Amino acid sequence: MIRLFETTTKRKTYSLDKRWEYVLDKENKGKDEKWYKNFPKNSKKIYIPSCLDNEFGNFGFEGTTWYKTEFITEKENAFITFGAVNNECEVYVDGKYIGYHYGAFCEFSFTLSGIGKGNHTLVVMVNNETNRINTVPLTRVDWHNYSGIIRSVEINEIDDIFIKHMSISYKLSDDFKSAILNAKITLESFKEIKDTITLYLNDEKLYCEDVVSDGETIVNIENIRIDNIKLWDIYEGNLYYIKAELNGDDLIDRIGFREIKTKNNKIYLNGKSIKIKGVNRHEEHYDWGFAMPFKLIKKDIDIIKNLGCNAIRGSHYPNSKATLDLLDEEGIMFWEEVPMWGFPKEAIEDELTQKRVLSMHKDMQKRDINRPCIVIWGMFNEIDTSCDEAQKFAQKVYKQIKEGDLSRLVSYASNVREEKEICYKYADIISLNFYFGWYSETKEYWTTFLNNVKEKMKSEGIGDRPIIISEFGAGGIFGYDSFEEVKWTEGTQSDYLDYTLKLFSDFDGVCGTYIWQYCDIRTSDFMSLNRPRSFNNKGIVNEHRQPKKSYFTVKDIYTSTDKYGN
Ligand code: ADA
Repeated sequence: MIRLFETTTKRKTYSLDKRWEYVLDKENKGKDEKWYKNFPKNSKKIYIPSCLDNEFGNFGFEGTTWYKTEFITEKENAFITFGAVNNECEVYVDGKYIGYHYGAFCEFSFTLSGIGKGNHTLVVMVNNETNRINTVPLTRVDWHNYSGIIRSVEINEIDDIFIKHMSISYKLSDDFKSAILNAKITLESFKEIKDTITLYLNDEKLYCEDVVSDGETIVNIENIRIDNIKLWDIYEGNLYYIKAELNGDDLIDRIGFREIKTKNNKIYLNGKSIKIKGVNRHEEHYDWGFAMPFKLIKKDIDIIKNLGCNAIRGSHYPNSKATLDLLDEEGIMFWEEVPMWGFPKEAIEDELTQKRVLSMHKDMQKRDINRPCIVIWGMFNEIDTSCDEAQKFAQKVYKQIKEGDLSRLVSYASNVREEKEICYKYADIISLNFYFGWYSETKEYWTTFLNNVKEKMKSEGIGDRPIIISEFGAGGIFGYDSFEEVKWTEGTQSDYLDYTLKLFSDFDGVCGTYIWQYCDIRTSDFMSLNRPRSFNNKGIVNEHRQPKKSYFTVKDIYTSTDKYGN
């Protein structure tokens, strides 16, 4: 995995990022013919991680693909982690079924107990089919849903006991100078084992205890006081290494101390009132799909920082760990969400949809629980939040997220008109996705709309919550301009963002903006009818990351305030 720090010093890890074999299973016969044991001879080669669509001849393929590679281990047990497989997969090792995972963009792992030392074969059956009822995402989204083993695969050799997960929480003192820290460490062992667990913050030993584990064991370490804290803040990525250690294993992560809260229509970071200056970013490039190389990710973050942003919304799915590692280091806030995009009532109420979305939220939270950059968990994007089913579901998602983490804010991007919207109360921040002046009404309508939303919030007894404009924008084709104010020109796009950004920055109760969008992205075949070049062209840079006129317009506005947006 591309990480910006070592996550273990004791465990031997092997990257499976290399050339694998693959075969498309167009007739769906792989299972009957047991391809997990007898991999077809007519396979092709593909570098993993990557998106299948970016190999000649495979663009837009929907169906099942089988992948195969080999690995060697020197211990009896191993642990395999997949950074993300889109959308679902079955995993086989040495011809034996290991497990199933559903959830594009989400990380998952399997313990491979007793596989034995030596050579092993790994086969992964991947399916990326979507429908209009219970896949996440559904068909007809506004991006190209590249398939494949899109992120790194890694094997960890493990002993009879190992550290499976570490979750850190803390409460800062009122003066933000100290914190009370709690750690929840999950161990897994293959028999009853006595060991000693030690917890370090940077090099300081915080705690040490003898433990006995049999199977999965949770060790709760509570109430450790940390003094002289250097806060994580905007552009100040002050991070601490936290290490859990056993005699033969260790697991390292990074944390940052910060507090995010809302009060009286405002958002506070470490007690200071802030305004979000953000962009929506798809982690996508037409030649790499979702499997973007680190250099390109870094370039995106540099361009966004140069724009004056203090925040990014990861529209519409969990981003790679490399991106989030960078944001942790750069001190840039992140909104993370799962790809529940545009679900109508029939899809929201479907049991399988709900199960899948809730489990993707769990995966996302588990992977990123320790990251300071994440300040908002996004429940979903533009689902039909006017129906009772959505209200019930919003309540469930909100509850699950809060049960796992009370330290971050929860929101969702709403696209339902204020008179019909019934889910605001399940959001700590009211986030609005609208395109007045592009798809409907005129840009001036924003004022009426925002006043209506505020009235509605007041009538629901949630008038003290902050509002964010989570999406707004206009299309602009790179290099195309005109003396007239017409759609798709760089000039019209730039004027639109100039008008709206200035309006929002002065609007009482509005605490931030995420421009739609950072860069032009490939869209789905369905959406292409209204999208020149089959791209969503609302990027303020194009797909090659070249700036449009609007990039400089936004930069002028975003850099006219301090880093907190004040
Ligand atoms: C929606 C959606 C985005 C994009 C945007 C647009 O708000 O959330 O993914 O499709 O509209 O460009 O219309």
